[in-house]
Amino acid sequence: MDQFISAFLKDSSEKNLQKLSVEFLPHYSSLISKAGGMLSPETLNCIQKALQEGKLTDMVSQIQKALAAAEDASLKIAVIGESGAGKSSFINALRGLSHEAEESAGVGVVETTMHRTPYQHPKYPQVTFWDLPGTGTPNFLPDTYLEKVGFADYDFFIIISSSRFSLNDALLAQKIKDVGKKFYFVRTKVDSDLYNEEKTKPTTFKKKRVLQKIRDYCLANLSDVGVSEPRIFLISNFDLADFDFPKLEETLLMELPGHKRHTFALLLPNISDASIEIKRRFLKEKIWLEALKSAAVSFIPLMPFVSGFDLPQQEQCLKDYRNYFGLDDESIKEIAEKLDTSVEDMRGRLKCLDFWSLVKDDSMPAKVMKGTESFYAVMGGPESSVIQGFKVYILCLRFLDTVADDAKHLLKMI
Ligand SMILES: Nc1nc2c(ncn2[C@@H]2O[C@H](COP(=O)(O)OP(=O)(O)O)[C@@H](O)[C@H]2O)c(=O)[nH]1
Ligand SMILES: [Mg+2]
Repeated sequence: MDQFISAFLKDSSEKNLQKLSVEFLPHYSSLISKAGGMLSPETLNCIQKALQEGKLTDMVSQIQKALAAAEDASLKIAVIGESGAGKSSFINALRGLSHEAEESAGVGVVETTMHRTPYQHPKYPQVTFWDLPGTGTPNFLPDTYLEKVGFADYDFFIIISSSRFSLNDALLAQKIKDVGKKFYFVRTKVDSDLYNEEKTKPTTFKKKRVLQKIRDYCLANLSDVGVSEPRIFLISNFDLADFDFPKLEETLLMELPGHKRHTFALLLPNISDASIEIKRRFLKEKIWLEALKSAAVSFIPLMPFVSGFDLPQQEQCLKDYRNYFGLDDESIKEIAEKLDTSVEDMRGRLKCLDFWSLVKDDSMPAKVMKGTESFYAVMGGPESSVIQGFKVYILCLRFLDTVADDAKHLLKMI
């Protein structure tokens, strides 16, 4: 049971709330990943102030607002670059689609138009990638390009190149900066640079040195065309776990506004333990905020307390987590095929596929009691809304941890 919430439930006196207002920020920081959480600094301040002044209704409304904002947050990501740079491949990789998938962006298609194309994320319809071609065509005009593609729509811009960045890229970057948006340079195909170098210089080849050379070259090239201190990420669309892609993910997360981070974190591909962990932290933060809200609500007279979490809802909750981590039924089938094994065999290896053993855990009542014992005495028996609320909290956490651990286990297997 979470210490902060237990301490909160134990004693809702003004004095204790003031003490908790001091502990709130450090505790929150310990829950979230170093890329940040979903509460903005303003919201954090408001919650802290509400605790300090004992205004629990304010605290509940702040948490509710933040949760709703994260739920509704849409994300529009612009991907700019010349034909052949790897835009479509990058977009497919982030949508978790193979190039052969029906909904994937056509790869290797020579672009002749300036038309932008939206690609929705298959799992998260609120996320759209926009393929913005045309920067390499003769009729490209940096002055009017951003207006034409509706720059205000996008959350950030990824400027992609597979060789050197062009003057057009630099002009665009400057314009994007002028309109107050963020941009990131991504140099694709470093896998093939490495391959070529190794083939041509097998005796002197050093991976690290080649990568450094590409980085220095991009930096010099961009500073030549007038971009000072650009941030460049070297990636391979064929192998996101390698090179700078994890760093790109973390940077994007960190620089997005809090309420959008949650959406972005969910779409991170399971490429490493670190990315699985980031996702787990965001989902855990959400569970924690829901629980803190419930705890506060229980102290507010006449505030309706909704803690319904019946069996179908529990099943849905586990399903949602499995979906977030790519362990839904369809993915499991695909993974089993890839590993040349059966779905039955996967059932033996992954705990999250057995809903019943997760809900029928005997340690559950003891855990609920432990977290709420002082409250229990005052507020009544096991049917009290608070106790029910804490069952939800513990069960959600158990589902989440099981699914995240399974995702890590699977990553090792693959
Ligand atoms: N080796 C390698 N090839 C890539 C990479 N990204 C894209 N490609 C290939 O480069 C070609 C052009 O890619 P595409 O995504 O269609 O580029 P777009 O024209 O910018 O959309 C295709 O043959 C891709 O398979 C990469 O990171 N590494
Ligand atoms: Mg394309």
